[in-house]
Formats: sequence, C-alpha cells, structure tokens
Amino acid sequence: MALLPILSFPDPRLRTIAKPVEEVTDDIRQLAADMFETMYEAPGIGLAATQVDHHIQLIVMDISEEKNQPMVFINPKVTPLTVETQPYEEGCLSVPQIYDKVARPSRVKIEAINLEGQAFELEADELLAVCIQHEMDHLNGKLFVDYLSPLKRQRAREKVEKVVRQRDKEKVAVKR
Ligand code: K2U
Ligand code: ZN
Repeated sequence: MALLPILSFPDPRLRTIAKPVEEVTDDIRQLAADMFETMYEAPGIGLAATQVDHHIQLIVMDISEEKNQPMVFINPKVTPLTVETQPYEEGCLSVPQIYDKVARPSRVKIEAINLEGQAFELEADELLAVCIQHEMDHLNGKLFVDYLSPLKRQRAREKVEKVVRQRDKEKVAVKR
C-alpha cells in the first residue's frame, strides 16, 4: 500500500476530465487500495482519483464513524432525485483549511461499477449524497470553490498557497 500525494488548488491537473475505466484490473484495485490509505490518513471521507493525479473515473469513500465501511465507485453516474437543494459546509483535501456552504440536491441515485466489475445502484441522501456529488465534481475537473464568489475563490487560493508553502517547509525541516 502507498500514500499518494494529493494535488492542491489551483493545480491545473485538478481541472482534468477523468476518463472511463475500460476494465477493472489489478492495477485499478491497487490504486483504490492506495487511495483508501491516503484518504484515511488525510483524514477524509472521500477521495477522487483526479486528486491523486490519476485521471480515471474512480472514487473511494467511507462516511462511517468507525472508518470500516469502504465504498468504491467506478464510472459513476449520479442523477438528482430532488429539485430542492440543501446547503452543507464543505471542505476538500485539495483545498486545505477552506470551508464554505455549497447547496446540492439532497437525494441522488448513484449507478456505478464495483471492484469486481459488477454494476450496482443505490439512492443516497444526507452526507453520502453530498460526498458523492463533491467527488463527481472532481472527476469532472470541478472544485467546491467554483461555487463560491470570485472574491471568496481568490481568497481561498491565496490561503491554500500559503498553507501548502508552510507544509512544504515543514516537510523539508523534518527531512533534515
Ligand atoms: O474530495 C475530498 O477532498 C474529500 C472531502 C469529501 C467531502 C467534502 C465535502 C463534504 C463531505 C465530504 C473530504 O473528506 S473533506 C473533509 C471532510 C471530512 C468530514 C466531513 C466533511 C468533510
Ligand atoms: Zn474535494
């Protein structure tokens, strides 16, 4: 297993449109395992392959309290089931220390393929619905800050660049 580097806003690679997975291979299963390790260590409750610079339609999630209910979505399709939206205070592992409200459809249908290559579907609401829509945005090159005002987005960019510079300094200090 391996911890993977997570791309940070405004890295242009985060804007890449992910390609469908043609075949669920052992390499895909290894990447999913590495993404779970990276997500749990962050810590986070979701991670899209885009965020670790792999531009394929693969999402891992675990919204359980005990961190023991891993979910994998390959080539996911998300369909809103409600017109009404619900605001939720979102964060993002690619936009560290920035949190803001984003309104999204409160219930969705998810159709995807699992690591065994089998198709499945489920309906989601609450945190599961928020997280899968947030991750789907990543696969489409979209970030939650794109829903904010230009001024808030610029402030977020300046803060994230400062946070990442500080993290890089700390990494160098630890290596010495
Ligand atoms: O895509 C990511 O960066 C993972 C997010 C997923 C997420 C974003 C917004 C709302 C729900 C999930 C990270 O897990 S952000 C950290 C986090 C942790 C617990 C609850 C909400 C956000
Ligand atoms: Zn995110």
